[in-house]
Amino acid sequence: MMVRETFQLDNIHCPSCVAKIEKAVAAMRGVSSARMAFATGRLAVDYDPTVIEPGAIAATVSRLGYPARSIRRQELGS
Ligand SMILES: [Cu+2]
Repeated sequence: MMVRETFQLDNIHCPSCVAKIEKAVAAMRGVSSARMAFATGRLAVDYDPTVIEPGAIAATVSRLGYPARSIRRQELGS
């Protein structure tokens, strides 16, 4: 079972922020995709909850300089 979790990020000012965040999150073990919408500052991450916790994703993004909080979580079919 995979989870898609949406995070609201602060401090996004340009498309290179988006690329940096997507790359860093996609590289995390247990994450299968990371897609970010520049216009809304929202990051959607698909991950395996048995491998990684959402707090670790938020912490990674926050360390890059973009405070992140989870705003939605949905379970995806297998
Ligand atoms: Cu930027």
